[in-house]
Amino acid sequence: MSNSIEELAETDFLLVAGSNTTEAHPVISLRMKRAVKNGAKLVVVDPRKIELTNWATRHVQIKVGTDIPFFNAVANVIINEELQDSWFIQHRTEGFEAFARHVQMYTPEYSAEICGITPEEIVDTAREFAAAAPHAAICYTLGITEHSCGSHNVQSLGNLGLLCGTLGVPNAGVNPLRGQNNVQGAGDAGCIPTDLPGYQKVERPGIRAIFEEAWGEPLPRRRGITKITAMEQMIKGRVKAVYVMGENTVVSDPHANHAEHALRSVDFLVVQDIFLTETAQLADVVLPAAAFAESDGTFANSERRVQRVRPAVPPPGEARPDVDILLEMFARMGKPQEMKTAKDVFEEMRSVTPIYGGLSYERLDREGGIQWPCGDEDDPGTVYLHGDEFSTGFPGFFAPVDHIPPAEEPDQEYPWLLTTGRRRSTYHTGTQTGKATGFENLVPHEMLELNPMDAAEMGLVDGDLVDVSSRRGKVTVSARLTEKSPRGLVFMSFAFPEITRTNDVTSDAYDFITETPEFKACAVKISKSEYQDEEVRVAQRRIRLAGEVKQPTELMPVNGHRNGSR
Ligand SMILES: Nc1nc2c(c(=O)[nH]1)N[C@H]1C(S)=C(S)[C@@H](COP(=O)(O)OP(=O)(O)OC[C@H]3O[C@@H](n4cnc5c(=O)[nH]c(N)nc54)[C@H](O)[C@@H]3O)O[C@H]1N2
Ligand SMILES: Nc1nc2c(c(=O)[nH]1)N[C@H]1C(S)=C(S)[C@@H](COP(=O)(O)OP(=O)(O)OC[C@H]3O[C@@H](n4cnc5c(=O)[nH]c(N)nc54)[C@H](O)[C@@H]3O)O[C@H]1N2
Ligand SMILES: [Mo]
Repeated sequence: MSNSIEELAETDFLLVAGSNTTEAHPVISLRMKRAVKNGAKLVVVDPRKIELTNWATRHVQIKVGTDIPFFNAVANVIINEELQDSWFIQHRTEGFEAFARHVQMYTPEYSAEICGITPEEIVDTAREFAAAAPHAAICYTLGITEHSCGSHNVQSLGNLGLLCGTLGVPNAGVNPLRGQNNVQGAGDAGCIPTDLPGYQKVERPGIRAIFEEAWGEPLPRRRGITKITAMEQMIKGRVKAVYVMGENTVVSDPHANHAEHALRSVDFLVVQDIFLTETAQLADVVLPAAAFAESDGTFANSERRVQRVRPAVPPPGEARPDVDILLEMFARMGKPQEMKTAKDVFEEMRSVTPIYGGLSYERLDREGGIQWPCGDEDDPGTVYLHGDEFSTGFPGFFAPVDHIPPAEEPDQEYPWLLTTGRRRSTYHTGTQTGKATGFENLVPHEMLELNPMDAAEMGLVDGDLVDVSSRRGKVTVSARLTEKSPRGLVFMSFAFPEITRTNDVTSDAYDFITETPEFKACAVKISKSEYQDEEVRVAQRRIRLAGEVKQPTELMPVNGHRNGSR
């Protein structure tokens, strides 16, 4: 996030796009609700009638994959009504003239047609955003990023920030809400193909030398490959060994058949996890890891706040903290390290990572949590980024981006659009929430959420088992009739892989810059399943409660390809 979570409560205008905040970020959603109570306007841009729309001044119910025309048209209105921040544009940005020309074609009328909304919704949103600026905050999550045009979606939001000067000021910003507890920390530590720790570009002159000196050996001159590319290379035999750490890839990757095929293609697969997941079951070696409450170290959260974690309980059995396993791996592979603890690793990292420079364990212990960039021990940390200049060191660049529809759109054969995501009471592939009792009372199994009118047309009632098929695969799931889904759009999560491995059907398209998969749109067909047996439902519950993984073929012949061992 460019700004901080607390600041959201103080803003005058909140634009929330593609984020089911109350379910996926419940704590952050409390700040949004407080902002509304304080009088802020809240505009929710989302194809589904999510819970947050109950607090919204306006729910802009665009069609899936039409964010760029919407935000371009908002920019069009701001520019044509001269509501932009000219000082900010002149002093802090580049490319305004070209951008202003570019968005001329995205009139409210033109975009409204593409988005399936009214021109007034665009005009009103534009006027309100500009009126509140600079104290207007944009928050976005996967509804924006998990598209084949995801990077351009993000740029279309960034353009609004530049246009109205909502960057580098409090209670504002362009704020991606991060996903897992430490996904921010993983990025900070260099788990990105293009970056060394602290977002220092592998290919930028002078950067590699710093790390070569610290690590005492030459480093590759080129960036690494993304996971999407790696999966392709596994199938082609160019990647022969894979080490998966804390990911249930065969359930969470798009086009799961393909992902599973890739992992089955390698000569040697290691999985380091806290449970024997579907992915771990394919592995040659499984390394049992300790969980967060059994480990020492730091996590960095969505607002760049680095916090200490400490073991509350000892790890069970042979499980060991991830850091211990990795340090042991160094030693066994002939590179023993002087570092012994998470703190030692952190000390090395901050010695070569300017944004972490002032974050000592002593300070983190004393002060609780500190937000990077934090250059030295006297630096209090940074509540919001881009104060006097952008943290990149360059001006903000307006990006003229165009509408790109999802790679796969409904047609006669596959007439429905499926979008996938989360529910509050399940977590991802269910490895964790699936084992905790109680959750099954809230969401006992996967459900295909669809509009009641669509269901009526197909002759479906609530609870019917349906087959959902795409060009890549088929799953069976029970139908859930709900007004949350607009007509033509259906929704599933991916937390119940024993019966419904949702990613068997998702798209294999991905963003051409970041290679983020298009989880948010694929075309499917729906038919009543030949299995309407109550037995299946009972079995679904039993498996969840037992927390064990069974071959689905033992229950019903849906995902037959999951059979067999390596
Ligand atoms: N309980 C729970 N919480 C979680 C997680 C979990 O599994 N369970 N996972 C965590 C992780 S890793 C992440 S990344 C976050 C994700 O957090 P979110 O991104 O909020 O979660 P999703 O359910 O994927 O929601 C995406 C939203 O985008 C909307 N959407 C779909 N297509 C479009 C589109 O084309 N345009 C727009 N504007 N919106 C669209 C959907 O209707 C949905 O409301 O959640 C985190 N929090
Ligand atoms: N269809 C569809 N698919 C999606 C998405 C979507 O919206 N739709 N969203 C995507 C997104 S944003 C995400 S983030 C991914 C999530 O995908 P995954 O990360 O694969 O999902 P999880 O089930 O959270 O798996 C995390 C694994 O880490 C293990 N684990 C937990 N703690 C530790 C630990 O401390 N150490 C180790 N070594 N292991 C640990 C857990 O047991 C679990 O097996 O899913 C992606 N897939
Ligand atoms: Mo995520």
